[in-house]
Amino acid sequence: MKKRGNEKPYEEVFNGEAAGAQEAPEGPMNNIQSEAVWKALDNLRIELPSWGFANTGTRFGKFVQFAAASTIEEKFSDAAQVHAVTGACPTLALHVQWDLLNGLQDADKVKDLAKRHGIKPGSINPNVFEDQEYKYGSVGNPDASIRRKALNHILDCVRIAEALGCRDISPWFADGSNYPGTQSIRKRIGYFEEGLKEVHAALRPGQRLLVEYKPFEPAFYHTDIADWGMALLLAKAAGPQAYVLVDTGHHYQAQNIEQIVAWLLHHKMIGGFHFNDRRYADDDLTLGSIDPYQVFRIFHEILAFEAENGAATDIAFMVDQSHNLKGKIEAMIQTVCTAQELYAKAATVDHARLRGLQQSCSLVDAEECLRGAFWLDVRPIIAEWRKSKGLPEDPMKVFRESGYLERVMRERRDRHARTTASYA
Ligand code: RM4
Ligand code: MN
Ligand code: MN
Repeated sequence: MKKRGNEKPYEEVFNGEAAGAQEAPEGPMNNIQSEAVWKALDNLRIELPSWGFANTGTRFGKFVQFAAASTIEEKFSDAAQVHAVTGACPTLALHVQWDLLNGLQDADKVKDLAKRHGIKPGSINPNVFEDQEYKYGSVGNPDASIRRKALNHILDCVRIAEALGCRDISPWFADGSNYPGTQSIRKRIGYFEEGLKEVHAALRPGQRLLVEYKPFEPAFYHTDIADWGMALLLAKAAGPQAYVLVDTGHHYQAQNIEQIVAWLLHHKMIGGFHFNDRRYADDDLTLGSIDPYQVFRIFHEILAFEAENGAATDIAFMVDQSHNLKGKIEAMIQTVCTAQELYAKAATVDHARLRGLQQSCSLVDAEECLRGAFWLDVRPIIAEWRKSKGLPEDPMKVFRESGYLERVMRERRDRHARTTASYA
């Protein structure tokens, strides 16, 4: 049989592994691992999306939850519940058109709410995908006046972010086309480069522009920013304060997301995540519900990068989920706890040992080194960490016992009944 380039006889590899392998850590978790988990949990902050607390649905309809938030006050209040029981979610992402109905004029109101609920406004998300004008695109629209309208809105968002002391402006573009030949793909690249440069020029020092990509939906033939390569090139064209945003649900089925993350880390171009899970496309399911190993592998790439460079990364971890079946606050708590579990597992990887095993191409041991961390039960130590911070050991239980859900359900149902009655 012909040998491939790097192939070694089985025995040599096997003996090499046996000889080169270091002892795997004893017991369920050693001290180094416990410390790593502790540090990781101390550092992990997850931003919640305001829209995740509101009634949302599918393109076939909405199943209304009476407890869902419909005002910005209610969204802050709901987010504060998640933060109260997890201690990990001090910021709330805002969607300007849904949350700041009067734009910049609402900034003081938002500041007030932030103070009252102990939650800061987080990333500012422009909305250039709902108005009728955007039927054929926003920043990529062939009509210059529509491009102007979209850019003006994003520039307003930069000002809103400044007024609120927010760092990140995160536009997502629904731009694209449904049929071949109907739009000039290249012309639209130019419009995006021009537009994002203009937005970048308006950024204040320290602010960041996060460029999100998505392969399809609502456009089904071409999407203007369809993947990380396009987002990366556009961010580079925009300027040094622009980075790529990875929404975990915005990939094709078999795509290796952690490899994309590794590339973006290598080029110092990853600005943030939108976390969710999916089975098919942009399903927006709770994080890790379908494939927790995927999320673990992403966290591992980040923590391995940090371990190698001896420095923390600066990545905004955000949730982008909307739940139409699960209770919204519960789904957020579940997501945050899952993120903590998977991040903690990734923190237990013995990076030095793994590097050695990778170097010697000890495939089985290297894989087991990673996989072993995934299978560690980190829940007891997370409970200890919570206790030490004065947080509930079981966030979901404490939220359920708080009576908050029943209270807001009553209050919001009454209001809902009043508003529907007034239309009758
Ligand atoms: C998109 C994308 C954006 C989010 C909108 C509502 O699919 O993920 O991040 O703002 O949905
Ligand atoms: Mn997203
Ligand atoms: Mn999405």
